[in-house]
Amino acid sequence: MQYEARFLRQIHKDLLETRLLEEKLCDLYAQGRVPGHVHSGVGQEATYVGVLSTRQPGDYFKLTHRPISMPWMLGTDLDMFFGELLAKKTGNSGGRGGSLHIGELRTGVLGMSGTLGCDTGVAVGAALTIDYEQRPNVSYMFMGDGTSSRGPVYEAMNLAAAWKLPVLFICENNGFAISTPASSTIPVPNALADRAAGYGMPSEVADGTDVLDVYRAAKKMSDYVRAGNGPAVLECKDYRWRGHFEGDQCAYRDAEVTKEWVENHDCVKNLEAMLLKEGVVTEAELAAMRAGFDEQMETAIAHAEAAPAMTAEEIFDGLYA
Ligand SMILES: Cc1ncc(C[n+]2csc(CCOP(=O)(O)OP(=O)(O)O)c2C)c(N)n1
Ligand SMILES: [Mg+2]
Repeated sequence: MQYEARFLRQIHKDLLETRLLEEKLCDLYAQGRVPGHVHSGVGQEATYVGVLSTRQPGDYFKLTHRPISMPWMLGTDLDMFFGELLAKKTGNSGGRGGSLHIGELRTGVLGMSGTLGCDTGVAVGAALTIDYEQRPNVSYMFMGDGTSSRGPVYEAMNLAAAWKLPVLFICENNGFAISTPASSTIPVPNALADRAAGYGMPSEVADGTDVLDVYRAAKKMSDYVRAGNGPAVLECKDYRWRGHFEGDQCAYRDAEVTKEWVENHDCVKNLEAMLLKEGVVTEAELAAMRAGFDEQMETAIAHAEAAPAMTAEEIFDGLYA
């Protein structure tokens, strides 16, 4: 076995908890308990968990709309997380933003822009801060395959390369932008990795359904960036298991293909099978982890549901200094 048991247990815990959070959000949404949208990242957790397992204190993170539960792994409190999702005052922006606007400087989570791609410049700006302060940190910029074709992404990548800034650009290529297959709008097989050379950036492509393969590639690229060599690109291939949003019937794609991905490329199931085989965990430990985290989530949800909601008078508070 290439990795120590302690590392494997940690990466599995992060992967499993991300999966359980994503599933919980779908359940809550189906029960009509979430105001606003949920873009489920069930099935796509390995890309994020694998990459973020390379993080160091002081790094910055630009996450995406999918999976939305990543701030938990990065240190956001569950009460605050569910408070924001359920539009309560206990959320990080008092419930104004919902799932798309979990941001918390304390944990390095810089939030995201609903206008996809525009926040690439924010990630580059964060990298400029790191560079100015001469810190050994990385600004992690996540985006989807659809987002990777936007103009602001390339302007920001160009500047990051020209100024040799410490950004790791990560494309989570799940094959779709809403209903548009990547193959119909992206002229190269690897949406971002194949374009990296245009900016003189090195790149890696990983199996986004295998958390250890993602970690391997992310470690290589983040070490390169952290050492002061300038930006790099990582592309992780996976598949969007669910609709673009909860309720999307996915009439535009072949259900058999989706079924194949779900059955054979489940990042949690596959990692757990390996860990059981290697004797790193037992079935009883896995069951206890699931039950324990479910209890933790239910407690946080109960707190959020009992918390006060924003009033109409308060809605503009904090907008102007
Ligand atoms: C500039 C911009 N154009 C369109 C949208 C609407 N929109 C929201 S999500 C999405 C799809 C994005 O696809 P991708 O980047 O592949 O991410 P995925 O949803 O697959 O995770 C689109 C087009 C948007 N939010 N911003
Ligand atoms: Mg996509």
